[in-house]
Amino acid sequence: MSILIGIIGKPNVGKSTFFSALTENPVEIADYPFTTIESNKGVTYIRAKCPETELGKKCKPNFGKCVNGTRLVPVELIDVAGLVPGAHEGKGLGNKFLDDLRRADGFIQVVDSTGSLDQNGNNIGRGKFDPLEDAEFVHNEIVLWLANIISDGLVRNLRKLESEGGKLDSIIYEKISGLGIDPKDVSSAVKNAGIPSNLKNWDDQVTIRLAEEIIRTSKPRIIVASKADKIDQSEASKLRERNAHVASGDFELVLRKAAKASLIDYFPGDTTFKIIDETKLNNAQKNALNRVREFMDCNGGTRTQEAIEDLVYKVLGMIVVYPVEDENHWTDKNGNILPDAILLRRGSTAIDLAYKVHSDLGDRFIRAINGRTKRALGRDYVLEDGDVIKIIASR
Ligand SMILES: Nc1nc2c(ncn2[C@@H]2O[C@H](COP(=O)(O)OP(=O)(O)OP(=O)(O)O)[C@@H](O)[C@H]2O)c(=O)[nH]1
Ligand SMILES: [Mg+2]
Repeated sequence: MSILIGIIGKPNVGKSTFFSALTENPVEIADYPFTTIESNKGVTYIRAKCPETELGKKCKPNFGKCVNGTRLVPVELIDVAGLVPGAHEGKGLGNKFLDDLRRADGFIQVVDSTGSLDQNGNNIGRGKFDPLEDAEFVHNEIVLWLANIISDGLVRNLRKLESEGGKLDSIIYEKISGLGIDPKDVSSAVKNAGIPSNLKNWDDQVTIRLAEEIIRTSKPRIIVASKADKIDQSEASKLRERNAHVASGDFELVLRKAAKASLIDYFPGDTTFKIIDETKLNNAQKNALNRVREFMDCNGGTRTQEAIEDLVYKVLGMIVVYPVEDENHWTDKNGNILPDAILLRRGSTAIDLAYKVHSDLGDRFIRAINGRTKRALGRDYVLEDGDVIKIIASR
């Protein structure tokens, strides 16, 4: 039910570290390329303002939790093997593992802010490589992967379309139906990809243009320049100017572990932390935490939590909606307050929410009720961030 974000990038840039920091799952991390072979899957949480504060009562989330009115909404993450140029032709580990990303709603591409790794993830010395250079080839490999999926059986499909008629949009949509892409996005990509009016003139470049359009609109990406604890402020601001999120996955990992061990008070996304009891720390721990604090002071936190929240809220344009069964008490049928927090794209309607909760609820939808105003809402009501909604369905 939750959304899925894929963590991608060339080998050795810090993808698994970033994943582990966000999900608190221990995974293999090492300073050489292709440490990760099988994908790692986990759950992270993004912050939202919980309507419980308006009720003055504690909510009871089915998933995630709520801390002082900050609701933690689950988001699935998947960390895959490193991508190298030519992966679609089988270079490196090839791109078979990209199939694990089929259902992804968006991507976080991790790059190495220190510019020390060549395209295959081998260390060639500090600053020898433009940290953002991989952005383009990684994007191309994803596009070529999708183009391969579209190409499969395409000649036959196009021939059939010419002889029997039908809609190109529907054919393309069917081919990529496992990718969780909105049919509207497919139609607009078909429109914008410069498809020749005579389908006999369709060549590989057309397929690539179509794949590019689809990826651009339906699988957006942000760039995270990680390992930023190893660069100076002028390098960091240059990367920021080029739209990268400058972050340290490693420092976030340190903070999460220290918080779990009750050594510090730290809430993911905070711009600082508090040591609980100085006497419990050895010198190495004190030094490590001092370095983390210095980084946070300069950068406004480790910027790890912020990166994923930026992708979900700003780039993907998601809002959080709270479906309830009792519009007066904001509970489910067992009396649990605000049990679910659901992420939906901005512009989603009451009927979209009904289908997201349960396909049956969508099929039997009669109307919705706004939990705040108690007004009846039709199926086309456009949801707002933080809405509390009851759905009324036929029996
Ligand atoms: N200083 C610092 N080191 C980091 C950071 N993130 C990762 N590293 C180090 O970089 C190396 C590679 O990290 P991984 O997380 O395994 O990288 P990956 O991208 O998953 O690598 P592959 O699975 O091989 O593609 C390890 O030695 C990490 O400890 C960071 O934010 N700061
Ligand atoms: Mg890895």
